[in-house]
Amino acid sequence: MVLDKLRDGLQGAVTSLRKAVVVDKKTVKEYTKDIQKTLISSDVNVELVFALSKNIEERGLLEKPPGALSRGENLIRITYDELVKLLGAGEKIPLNENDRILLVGTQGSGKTTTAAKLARYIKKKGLNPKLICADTFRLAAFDQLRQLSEQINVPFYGSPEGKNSLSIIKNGLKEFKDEGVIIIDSEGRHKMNKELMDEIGRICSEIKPDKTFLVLDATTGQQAGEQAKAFRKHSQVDGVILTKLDGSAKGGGAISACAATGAPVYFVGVGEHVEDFEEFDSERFVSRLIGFGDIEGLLERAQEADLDEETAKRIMSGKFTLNEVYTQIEQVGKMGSMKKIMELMPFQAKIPKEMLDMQEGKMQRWKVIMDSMTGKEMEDPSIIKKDRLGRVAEGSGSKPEEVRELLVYYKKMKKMMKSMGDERKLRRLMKRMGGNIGM
Ligand SMILES: Nc1nc2c(ncn2[C@@H]2O[C@H](COP(=O)(O)OP(=O)(O)OP(=O)(O)O)[C@@H](O)[C@H]2O)c(=O)[nH]1
Ligand SMILES: [Mg+2]
Repeated sequence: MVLDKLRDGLQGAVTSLRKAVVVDKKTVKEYTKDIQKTLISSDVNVELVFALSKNIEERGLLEKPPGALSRGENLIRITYDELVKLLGAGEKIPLNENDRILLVGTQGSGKTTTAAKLARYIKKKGLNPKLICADTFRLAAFDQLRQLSEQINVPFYGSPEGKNSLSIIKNGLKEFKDEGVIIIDSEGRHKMNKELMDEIGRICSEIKPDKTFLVLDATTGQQAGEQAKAFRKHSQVDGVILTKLDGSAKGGGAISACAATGAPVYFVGVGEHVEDFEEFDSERFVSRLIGFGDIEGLLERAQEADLDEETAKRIMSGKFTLNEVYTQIEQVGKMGSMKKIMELMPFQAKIPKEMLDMQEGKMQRWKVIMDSMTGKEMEDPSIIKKDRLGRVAEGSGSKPEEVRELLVYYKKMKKMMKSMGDERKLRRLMKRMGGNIGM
């Protein structure tokens, strides 16, 4: 999952703050200490962390909480503000139909995977992406990108025997008649050396890409900032795509370091698969990290799966019957794993692990069980006592324990949804206060 530790740390700090009966100087100090610890363990530069915590502390103690906000709530609002600042303003980059996009970066940073992810993303936006493999350095590069392009059904050009990346790119552009969004995957070298820089420089001056994205590995933490600096010295870098954010304990460090060098992070890679790719929006991201959820993200996933917003919203709705569980199970299949969806929901830390790890097979069994229930039972499962339970089990060809297990799951889910309803009150309050948080 994305930045587990950072998220758990921040949510932990926010939760203890919200539990505090009085928010005095001491509480504020403890709270900022918690935030500091979390950020530093995520490899955020120490100076940046101190500047941020100082701001939170000062603003938290001096500012009069706006409107009906309590001091603690205001502190959370300030934290959100400051974290968004730390991770960069998060502008969007417009991608156009005839863009030439060049991906650069050191070896193994994720360029080839990202080329395919970006192509898939662009295709979903209704544009017409095409891929060129300009890596003559690594033998398998051609096959790797060709296979990915087939997987996402995007035109591909490359030359397994070619020795000169520049002429491969030129031939590719000719082949594609220079139409569509052309994404060029370049080669990486073990280190960022002069040869690589010269090569990139040559490609840039001849091909004149409209956008050059630097692909950086988030597991390098703060180091990513240094790389961004170095690349920018030698070539034009329009923005950064940060990969491997899923497995990185240092992602916070990587993002903040890029922001500090003025290289905006536009996209993030959050897994090995082509769909594990997101636009980076610091507001939404921070909202997710501190536990306000990412409703937009949830709706996007729903859209990708061709679901209407209503259904997606119902997954989170306060009214929660077995009908919702049923739809939920159906949706989960289409929208991706429960884990990925839950990641977008508020205060997911509260969700019992067994729910996140629930297996597809079991879910399908439960669907069959629910098919044997009456409408009334679906609406109000509490009426399913001994006799009904036996009937449902028999009707669905399952064991009574399985039916019971489903009912226990339902109860837990309902309880959780209810507690999220409480979180929603806070978010609504914050929204009224001008914070752009969550829903
Ligand atoms: N977990 C995770 N793995 C990723 C991500 N992006 C890339 N990878 C993996 O990182 C490894 C290197 O990715 P590539 O796309 O081949 O990297 P590259 O920059 O093209 O490498 P070279 O062409 O050798 O320079 C592969 O095993 C990918 O599956 C990501 O966002 N998350
Ligand atoms: Mg590659």
